[in-house]
Amino acid sequence: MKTPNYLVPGLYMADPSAHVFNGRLYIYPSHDVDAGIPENDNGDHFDMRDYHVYSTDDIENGRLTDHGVILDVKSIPWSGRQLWDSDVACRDGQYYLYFSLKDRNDVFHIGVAVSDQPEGPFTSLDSFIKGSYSIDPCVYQDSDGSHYMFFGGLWGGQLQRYRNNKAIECGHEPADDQPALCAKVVRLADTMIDFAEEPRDLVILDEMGAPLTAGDHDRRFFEASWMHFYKGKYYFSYSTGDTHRLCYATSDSIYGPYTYQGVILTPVVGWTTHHSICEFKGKWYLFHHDSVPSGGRTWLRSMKVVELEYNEDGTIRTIEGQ
Ligand code: FUB
Repeated sequence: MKTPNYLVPGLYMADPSAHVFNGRLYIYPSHDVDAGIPENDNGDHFDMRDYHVYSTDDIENGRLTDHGVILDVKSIPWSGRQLWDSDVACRDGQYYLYFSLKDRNDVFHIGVAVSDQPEGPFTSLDSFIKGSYSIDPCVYQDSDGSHYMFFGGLWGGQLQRYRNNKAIECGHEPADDQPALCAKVVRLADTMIDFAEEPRDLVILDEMGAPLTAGDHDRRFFEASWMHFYKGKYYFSYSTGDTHRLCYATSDSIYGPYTYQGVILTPVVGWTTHHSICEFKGKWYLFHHDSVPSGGRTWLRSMKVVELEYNEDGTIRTIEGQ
């Protein structure tokens, strides 16, 4: 599979999170709906009200089953608006859907919904994860069975409104020569519905061992955290937002620090870029989205898949966006 393929032509699905559960590949995307509002940095043009899940045992030929709506914003007790990126994890036969959603004060938090099967439907808990903020949860199960959440997103994702896990009066980014704001990493409690600790900064260092700076828009973290493990190393991948790249950094430790490695995907059509990386039947795949089918309208994105390849030294071969 060398050419990027659209996975569900005619439907606008974005931010795909792919996992293998019980030998089958499941893809959890966001569902783009046009709000009829002009595009702005708060994402008001995204009117995202529900999630579907797709599954397949034949990704090479893109044969997907649509399991329909698995969670609707109307069924979430604390909901305001905008169901942004989500992810799913499994523990002891229960499936946990972690989702980004604004509360009634238009503040993003991370919620949890539960099901006893990966295709849902999922039932939301009464409130969001205590101490959660911002967007784009990704949950990774480490080799000892512990689960870790990675999260955060700048601008419309509100990460600039926090320092040391506390809201600040006036959201802002650091000066260009200061360390960039970081994605967050936190171990989940065994309940899977609480943080076990305070979220920590996931620091990304440059080749000289210095933290990436806020002015380094080509490399600094913006949103779309993803974690995978390959040949003894943790690979943290993410979007650079305004410069529109999918980049990655590696570490020997899940908490980091991570060292910047390079670009996985060059800019695609549309304004956001977002992805997941998953191994299935012996091959690695990059799931992502672009806005080609909607004529470049960034809030109507279409989900794609392309094979991801490594070099001998473990670096990822850059894929050209289209
Ligand atoms: O889909 C809404 C938001 O756009 C996601 O949460 C971000 O990562 C960006 O893809």
